[in-house]
Amino acid sequence: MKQYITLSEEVRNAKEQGKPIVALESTIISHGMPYPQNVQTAREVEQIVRDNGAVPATIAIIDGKIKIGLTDEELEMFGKSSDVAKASRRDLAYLLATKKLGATTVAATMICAELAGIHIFVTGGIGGVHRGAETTMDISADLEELGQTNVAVICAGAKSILDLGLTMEFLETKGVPVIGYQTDVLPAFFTRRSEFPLNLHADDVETIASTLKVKWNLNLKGGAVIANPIPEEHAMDEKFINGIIESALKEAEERNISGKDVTPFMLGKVKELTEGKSLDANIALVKNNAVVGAKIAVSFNSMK
Ligand code: PSU
Ligand code: MN
Repeated sequence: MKQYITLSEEVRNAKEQGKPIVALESTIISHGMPYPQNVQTAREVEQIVRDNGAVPATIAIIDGKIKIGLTDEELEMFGKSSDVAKASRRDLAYLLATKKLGATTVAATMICAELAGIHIFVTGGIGGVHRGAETTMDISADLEELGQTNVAVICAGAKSILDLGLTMEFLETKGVPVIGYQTDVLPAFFTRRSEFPLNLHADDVETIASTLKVKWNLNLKGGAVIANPIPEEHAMDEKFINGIIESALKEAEERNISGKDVTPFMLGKVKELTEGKSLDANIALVKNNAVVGAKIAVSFNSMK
């Protein structure tokens, strides 16, 4: 298996020295944000992870290898190129075998992180059960992955482009802990609150780290969602953003957008309709997740 994995020097050193490492995904760069904000955010997020005591490992598929830790040039390439596949679990083997470029989703990043022995992963939002899934069957592979791969995902909840209620039900069925970090309700990405209460709550990162430790010590397979609300000052007005999401959803339906294209289309459309405000919020919440995720990684690492 080693033949498919390459660690950057920074990540290799971190592993040798037993330092805490935080995985980061690349779909958010290639398909989640426009250039150049995507590359700039990716760099800043990496630096935030370092500033909080952990080592960042942005993950992508390049030239037949799973790369754990990207160079600056590689980050730039993933931000700029239109020739990067959105890589989820189903795509990994093909992209490696054909030596194509792949930007890893939450699901694929979890798989690659676990292969590299990394258990803490920071992103913006996870995929989920899409609205209308009862007819489209559009359920993100991220959810199945959370049910089986031992990586915790720090995110700002899930977007209300999804059916948050069904997403929570799916996660419950799969036995995935959803832990609210300083919140008792599921955050809805652009906003701090949704109508969905959480059963698990942590006021500090140590509670999260020790919960993960116990879970995996008990061999309770699968990941966890650490739900960290967007900072108040960057949160969007609920009515405003939900109105925009409704019109974007309508347009997606009219244009028959389906499969892996739905999430990128919705992100782009919402950005357009909010005149970039959603992108600002997106960037702010990812950075906030990087702070919390790095601290969780540090705490988790100290418990070994
Ligand atoms: N949500 C975001 N930004 C993103 C994604 C989700 O706010 O960039 C990306 C993540 O990589 C996630 C993927 O894993 O979209 C989910 O896509 P799908 O719904 O096709 O499974
Ligand atoms: Mn989908």
